[in-house]
Amino acid sequence: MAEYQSIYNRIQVDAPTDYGVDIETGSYDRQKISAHNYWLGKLGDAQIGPVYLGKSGLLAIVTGVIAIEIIGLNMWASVNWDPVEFVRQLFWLTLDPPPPEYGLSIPPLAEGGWWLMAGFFLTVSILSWWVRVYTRARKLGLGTHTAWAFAAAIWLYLVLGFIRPVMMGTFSEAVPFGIFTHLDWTNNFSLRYGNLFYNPFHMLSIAFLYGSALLFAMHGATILAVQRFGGDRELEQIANRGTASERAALFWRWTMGFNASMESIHRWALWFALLCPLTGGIGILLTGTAVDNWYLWAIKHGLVALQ
Ligand code: 07D
Ligand code: 07D
Repeated sequence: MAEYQSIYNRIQVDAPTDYGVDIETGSYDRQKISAHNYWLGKLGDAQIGPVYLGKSGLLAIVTGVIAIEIIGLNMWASVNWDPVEFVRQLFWLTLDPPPPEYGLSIPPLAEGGWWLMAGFFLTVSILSWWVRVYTRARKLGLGTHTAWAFAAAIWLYLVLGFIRPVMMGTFSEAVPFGIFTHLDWTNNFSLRYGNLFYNPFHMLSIAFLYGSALLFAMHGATILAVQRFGGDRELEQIANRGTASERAALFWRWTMGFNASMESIHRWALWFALLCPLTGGIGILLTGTAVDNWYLWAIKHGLVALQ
């Protein structure tokens, strides 16, 4: 019998392209291009596409490409258009925000103007991708949970690159576009504001980050462990309760006295993941605006043990 496709199966189902449920079309007709790939089938579904393009999708791709183009060409220009050096130094190359003297005004291109433009296009791209996520979910009759989870990440991104710099009165506070330079920025930010470890919202963000990894591992492992009882067939498990979810629940009651339900585990997962950038964004927004030095703040509030 052909079983569900997974990384362990020897058989793969090969069927004609499935175009999915019939729904009223959006602004674009449904595309018809699709393909099947054996190796993708090992990881997930073997069918690729058809992809829904749509206005917001198109806008996101065009503005995303413009942003990457601006960043990439600036980086390439910084190594005198040498293709070998571009590849060799890629991780160290950067497009920096303007220096502090320009405040929130528009700087010359070479002094942060390109950075501002790249940031603008990247933001339009990310926001229109959000619209795509929202509208596609709606068109399929789904809840909009994915869009709100994505919005939490966008919140942190906007705080880092726009909201906080505007509150500080200068774009020079924002993050550079560069693989290692954004790490330097992160390090310097912590040093300049008195050690981010003492920021309670950084603490919360870390707890949700670690918690997300733990929950993801627990949930993934649990479902795989009851796969032999059909535990991965979520719909059947929810509609007609079988032995799999009961065993999974019992396992956690046995080992730690408490179990999430088939539904609540997904709420746990969503909220842990979502709260990581949500609390993080609050922590960053407070830094330099309400609190100048988290170490001194921590002394004042009794977080630091003083001998
Ligand atoms: C696995 C989903 C796929 C996403 C990937 C990222 C780009 C960037 C950049 C051409 C989990 C694609 C990357 C499109 C191309 C240019 C200029 C998600 C998965 C594979 N960071 N960060 C990385 C971003 C910030 C920090 C890696 C983005 C803050 C630390 C990657 C943002 C701070 C470390 C990256 C952003 C910060 C990283 C891997 C935006 C505080 C690492 C990311 C838009 C939060 C790690 C060399 C990953 C690393 C790393 C991207 C913001 C800190 C390049 C797009 C300013 C400490 N960050 N980051 O897997 O290896 O995410 O760095 O806000 O150690 Mg970062
Ligand atoms: C970046 C949300 C934006 C991303 C979006 C995605 C694209 C790519 C892709 C085409 C990640 C857009 C995507 C454009 C398209 C393709 C493929 C989410 C992002 C919209 N810290 N720290 C955090 C730890 C220290 C510092 C959070 C640990 C030091 C700063 C997290 C440690 C110093 C900031 C966290 C540690 C420092 C953070 C990030 C340990 C440095 C932040 C959460 C063990 C010396 C950020 C409140 C997140 C934050 C942040 C973890 C140490 C600095 C929990 C575990 C003390 C400046 N740190 N950190 O979800 O929110 O990021 O802080 O030492 O800004 Mg930290």
